[in-house]
Amino acid sequence: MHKYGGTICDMLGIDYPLIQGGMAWVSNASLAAAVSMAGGLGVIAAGNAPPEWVAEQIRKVREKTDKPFGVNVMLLSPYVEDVARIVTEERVPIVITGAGNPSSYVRTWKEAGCIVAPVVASRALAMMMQRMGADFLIAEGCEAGGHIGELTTMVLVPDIVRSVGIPVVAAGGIFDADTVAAAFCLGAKGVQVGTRFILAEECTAHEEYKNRIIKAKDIDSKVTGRITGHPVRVLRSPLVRVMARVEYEENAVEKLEELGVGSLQNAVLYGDKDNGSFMAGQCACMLDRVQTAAEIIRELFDEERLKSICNQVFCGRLLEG
Ligand code: TUI
Repeated sequence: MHKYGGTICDMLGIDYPLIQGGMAWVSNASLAAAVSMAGGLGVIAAGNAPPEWVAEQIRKVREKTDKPFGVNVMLLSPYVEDVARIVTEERVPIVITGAGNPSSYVRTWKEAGCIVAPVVASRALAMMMQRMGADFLIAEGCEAGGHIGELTTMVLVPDIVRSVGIPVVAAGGIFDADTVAAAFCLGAKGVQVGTRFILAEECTAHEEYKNRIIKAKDIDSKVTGRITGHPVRVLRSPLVRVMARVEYEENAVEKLEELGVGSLQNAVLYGDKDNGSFMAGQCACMLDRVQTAAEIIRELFDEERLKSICNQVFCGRLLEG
């Protein structure tokens, strides 16, 4: 059993137990530096980007701040080997992995002195990662945007908390002080927030992407590509309609993969209405404005609000009922 007794803040050297989601193309040096400077953990998402781009973002964050930051290594990337090597060479303080099993890299990163935190979507991978020496886990439920697993945050987080001894950070559906409080009620020691940070002023994603999130209704959140084995949560769009139809055609997997290539980049960089894949979590329907990263963090961890929620939950709503 892992003996770590402190908080996620002590472990990572940050002020709030908050990790900014590693969103491909969205989470660049501008967003990561802003979140780190505001007291959370800013994260650069390697996504499918080439290693040179990742190295440049690391350099840019270090130019802007001395605060700790992370790199999210997307394990399905064609450049994953090179990105993994850059992260080691640069001795990135915190390495987060997503969309797969990072077993073959964990030891190297630990030996380089990195803190390693895999995103997990199942108990089996969580237990394996604890055994491999992961420092903490990020349990991401399927309310999250982008590539998702099967289980909801409400079930996944308490299940992982009970299955391992290392700290667990909750992800998927967390966007305000109420949902932060809920995550802590489930046994999480911190939260990862993605979608809400797309609406940060410091986030360079295209205006169309931000507007899509602001305008999103509850039923605009869709999951594409279930048959490919890599389901992805996105906002409704013309591309999503095409993808839903293709799922029932012959050679669906190949066709879907072809449609998917470059579609996220089209959305984030160019705001392409027709060919863009606007990945976002289910909470998009409750987000309505652009704020600075510091304002977002202040709201998420509004002490008065968190205290009042705890009072209501434990002394009011429950006992009265
Ligand atoms: O990785 C994410 N979210 C992402 S990655 C991404 S880029 C992409 N685009 C198109 C297709 C695929 C990826 C966009 N959003 N979140 C973390 C996450 N990891 N969610 C689910 C998982 C996961 C799933 C299965 C982690 C491990 C896993 O285990 C596989 C195994 O081999 O055990």
